[in-house]
Amino acid sequence: MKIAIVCYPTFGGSGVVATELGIALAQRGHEIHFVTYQQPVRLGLINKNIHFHEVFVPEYPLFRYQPYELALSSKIVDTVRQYGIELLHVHYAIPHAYAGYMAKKMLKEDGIYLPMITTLHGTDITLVGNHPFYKTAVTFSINKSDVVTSVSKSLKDQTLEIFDVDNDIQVIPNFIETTKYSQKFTDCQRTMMADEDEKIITHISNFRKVKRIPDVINIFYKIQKEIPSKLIMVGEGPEKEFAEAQCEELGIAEKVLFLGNSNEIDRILCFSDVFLLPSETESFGLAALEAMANKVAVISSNTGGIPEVNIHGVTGFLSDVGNVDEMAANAIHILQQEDRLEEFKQNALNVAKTFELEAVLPLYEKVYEQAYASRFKNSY
Ligand code: GMT
Repeated sequence: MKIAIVCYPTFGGSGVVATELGIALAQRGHEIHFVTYQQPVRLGLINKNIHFHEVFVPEYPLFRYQPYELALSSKIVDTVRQYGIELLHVHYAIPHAYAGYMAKKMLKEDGIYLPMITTLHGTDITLVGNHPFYKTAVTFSINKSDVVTSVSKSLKDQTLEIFDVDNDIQVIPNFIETTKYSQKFTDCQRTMMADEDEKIITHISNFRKVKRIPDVINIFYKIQKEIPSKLIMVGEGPEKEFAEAQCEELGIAEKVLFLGNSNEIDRILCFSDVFLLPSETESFGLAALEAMANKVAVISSNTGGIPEVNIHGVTGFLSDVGNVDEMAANAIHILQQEDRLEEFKQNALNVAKTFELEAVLPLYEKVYEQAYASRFKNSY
């Protein structure tokens, strides 16, 4: 099939899922067209089955806000006309589903029916989309999508609770390719990051408030008092500067490495022992799944979709949001004994394998067939 994928091209989870999905679909013979404002960070080489179309928004002094949705919907229409796209898959409702609907309407004028699948990822529902400024448009876009999917059961329930949705929502979990990780790095050099006797704790995120970065630092502060260890902080975002200052204040600056954004998270995770994800809310927690696929135990909050990924007492532990004492105690419990640590790590990998790409990809393909078939009933 010829499929256009609209996503954010940045390091966020929704962009990562959209990109990995597009790459996998292209490997299975589909023709994939990414439509977004810059080449997605996880997208390597473009090839005959993978195309990238840049959405460009020209600056004009009259505009206080640049009209991205307008440029995006025009680009979708042009791409559909030029390449004969059969299906549109938008990741993250705002403003992608809205722009997608406008593109559908414009194409209808030409007698072209473009089925649209909208995948909800989390903050488009729980934080941003929920705001009264956006809610009406988000509800409309969800209801006008031909198929709606959400990345966890928890996110589906929240969407139905918050919005007046009359569309069915299908749960298709995020996925991972565990073989990709196990084959890739044999040069796991822990010593580049920590001393021989030290454990390695990792956190990866976009350093937004929702990730509760001060909790990450406080949990590590308590861990390192009991267990010789290092904390690796991967990512960039508004809370990073404060976190660096917090480490200085607590006197642990030499034990915490801030690495910035990285395209080699598997290289970092392959020598990690415990991953920290104490988020306020998290629709799925892709970062935790990526850690688990690299045999890393997870200490997290028990919010949103995280319990669907991190299994309490098996792959790690879950605690109430903000309960840093318990999270630190659980991490110490795992790290204290080598055989216990190894058991949690192995369990993490085993559970990660239940989210294998191979099992999830056919679910998307089924949804595509369903959306494609909807052209006969035409849902404008
Ligand atoms: O976590 C973020 O702030 C980024 C955000 C995104 O949209 O890129 O992530 C959301 O989508 C991911 C992929 O489906 C999920 O794994 C994350 O849990 C979700 N984030 C939140 O719900 C806060």
